Amino acid sequence: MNFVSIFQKLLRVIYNNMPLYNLNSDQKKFDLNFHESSIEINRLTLIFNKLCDNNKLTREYFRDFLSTIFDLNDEIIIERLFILIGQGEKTFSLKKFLSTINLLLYSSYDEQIKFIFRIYDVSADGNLQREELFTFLRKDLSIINDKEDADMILNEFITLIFKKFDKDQDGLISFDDYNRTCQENPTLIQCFGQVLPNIFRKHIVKSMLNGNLSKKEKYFK
Ligand SMILES: [Ca+2]
Ligand SMILES: [Ca+2]
Repeated sequence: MNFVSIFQKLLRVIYNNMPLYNLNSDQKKFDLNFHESSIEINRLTLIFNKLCDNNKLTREYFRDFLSTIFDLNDEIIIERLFILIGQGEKTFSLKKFLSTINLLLYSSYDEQIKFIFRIYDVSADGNLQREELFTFLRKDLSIINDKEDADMILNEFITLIFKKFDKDQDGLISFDDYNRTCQENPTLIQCFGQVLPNIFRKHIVKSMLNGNLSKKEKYFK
């Protein structure tokens, strides 16, 4: 199934001024508690219904959706995202889908940095260890054929990362270390792998959901 064509189809439905139905009780909870407006929730629900089978969205379709629409393609990160949001389940409900989109599009800086840190903290002990960074960064050195060379380069690189991030030099990157380093240099916020979409992509998707896409910005057409 081609997700670009599915999304184009959905957009046609959305832009043909299809009357939006009233929010049901589940959707209303999102309207009250989340950043999206009723219109956005309605449109996201339409998208969810198109993507899913028996009211459940499979990991495969969700992965393709995140790649096509949000340009999120790091397989290790997406697996972590599914573990944290999907809690290990193979399919996602509408509630989980809306929560994920909400997080990707509307989270505050504090919510973002906390979530990114949780994604990187595989052992969930509140610290980043060398092994965790190794897991996330190893794929970036896949062009080096010799495994020993690649591992040595990566180990040296991780030592440099620790010099930068480990403020109290206890051999661990705590959330406080990470937060302080990112406050000093905001470009480092997702330096171990892209968790959230870039600003441009966020703007396009938000505009699309709001129905405010200008001719210039019809990126997905
Ligand atoms: Ca950890
Ligand atoms: Ca530390």
